[in-house]
Amino acid sequence: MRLHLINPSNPLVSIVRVQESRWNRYRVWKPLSLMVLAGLTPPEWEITIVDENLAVPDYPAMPRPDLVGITAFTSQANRAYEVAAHFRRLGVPVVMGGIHATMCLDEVMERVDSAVTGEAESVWPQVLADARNRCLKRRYDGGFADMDSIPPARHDLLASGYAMGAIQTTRGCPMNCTFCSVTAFNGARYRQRPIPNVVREFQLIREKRVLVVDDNLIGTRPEHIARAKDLFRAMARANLRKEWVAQATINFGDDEELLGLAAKAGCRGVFIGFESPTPEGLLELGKKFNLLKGRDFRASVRRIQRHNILVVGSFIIGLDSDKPGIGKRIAAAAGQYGLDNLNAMFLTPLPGTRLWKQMKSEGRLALGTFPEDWRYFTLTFPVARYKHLPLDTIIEEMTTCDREFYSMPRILGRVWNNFWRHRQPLITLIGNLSYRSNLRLSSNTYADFRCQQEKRPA
Ligand code: B12
Ligand code: SF4
Repeated sequence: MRLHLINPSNPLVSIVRVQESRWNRYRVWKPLSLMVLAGLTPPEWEITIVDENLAVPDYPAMPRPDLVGITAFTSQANRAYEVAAHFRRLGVPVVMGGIHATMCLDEVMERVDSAVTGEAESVWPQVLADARNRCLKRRYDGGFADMDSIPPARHDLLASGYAMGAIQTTRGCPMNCTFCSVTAFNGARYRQRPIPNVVREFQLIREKRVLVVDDNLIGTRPEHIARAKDLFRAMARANLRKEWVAQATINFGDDEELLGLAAKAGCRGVFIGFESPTPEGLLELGKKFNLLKGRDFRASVRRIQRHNILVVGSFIIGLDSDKPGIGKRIAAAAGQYGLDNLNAMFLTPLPGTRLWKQMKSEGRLALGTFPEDWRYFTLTFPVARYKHLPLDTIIEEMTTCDREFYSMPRILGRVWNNFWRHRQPLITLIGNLSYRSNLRLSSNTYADFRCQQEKRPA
């Protein structure tokens, strides 16, 4: 039995535009979901993982599969349907799962043979058995997986071509920020894989550098932090010789012992959601954690950096409290906090989030031709109607923000600073140039987007 597992591409996502900017080569990440599914697949299935982000293959030239499994974020849904249609024309059954299938089930069910909602661990073996017996059900629901029984992902399967491997150690988040899908999809309970399983899986990863995909590797409660410390101790003891980056909340910077252990275990970078430079913005987004009294972002960032860990900060533009000037303000805050990289995104109502429900009910979705318009839900397009920032203004704000933070003098300043502090100056340079190279791509993309909007009936 032959199984194709496919990660569809969306050419509007700048990081996959490897041809147009060679710096993006360092930013194409492995589709871990498909590697996990492969790990759950019995040996009688011959598996091919296709990651269209690296290259779109000549599907007709490939051996005909018995089953196709497609994953998709919302931004990939259109391409997922094209790929599904191709295989269904050949009579090959297509199963789709992942976040978009979960949040937009009816739409997905119209376009594939079978949809899997939730986490797949508990149902995937049944899906395969049913496909084998030609009795696929229209829908399976995996709910939340038992974290003790997640087998290692198949790190051997994806061809080379990636700068980093990937692993997951926890799922779920209690914070339920308005714009984020994680609580709706993975639940509010912070669930952790057993530490020995994580360490064993790390040892299977071929790449020296690894992305830990957890939404918050350290969690929010004291018992979560204690577990993170135990994990880091076990990783250091296993002498993994890996360098890794992860996502965390700002409380990562509160605990010197945690930082020391993380660095010893190989942590070289952390991605932190600052989201807004204003308290009103943080309140609006439900990002309560960043509002803690007495929180000094600059001091937290410095403490993290002192352990040779780079800090990438993410911000959102387009909040109801954002006024013209917000782009400059974010660039200034990112500079003041001392961030090594800045990732600014447009506020985007992703299906299934609290923000989606609110904006939909207020008639504030600027795009409404679905599924076609999902391709713009990359967080790099202003897809909603923003309170104080009309289309042209918000694009201008984003452009100003990026141009200021990624001006050549400011990039060189950060690299020089990190050079003197022996803090990964080369990685800082590559990271900054990679973002900068996408500014040109973004301005072309915005021009196309505006053009598309103007052509639409009012
Ligand atoms: C790592 C990650 C990335 C990596 C992507 C790596 C990759 N190619 O997969 C990078 C950094 C590139 C990235 C980019 C983006 N991301 Co992202 N990302 C994540 C993150 C943190 C973890 C995903 C992951 O690997 N999980 C581990 C695997 C094992 O879990 P999983 O993917 O959920 O898969 C399980 C199930 O969903 C299911 N399943 C999945 N696929 C399939 C397929 C079949 C056939 C079946 C049966 C089951 C199944 O089974 C799996 C095992 O249980 C999630 C947050 C999250 N918790 O999901 C956000 C998340 C998926 N990203 C999100 C977004 C918005 C984006 C971007 C659009 C914007 C951005 N933030 O930059 C881009 C778009 C990229 C693109 N190509 O279109 C949103 C998506 C929401 C939505 N409705 O689409 C999420 C949920 C974050 C959020 N805050 O809301 N992302
Ligand atoms: S943005 Fe971060 S803290 Fe907020 S719900 Fe999502 S994962 Fe949790």
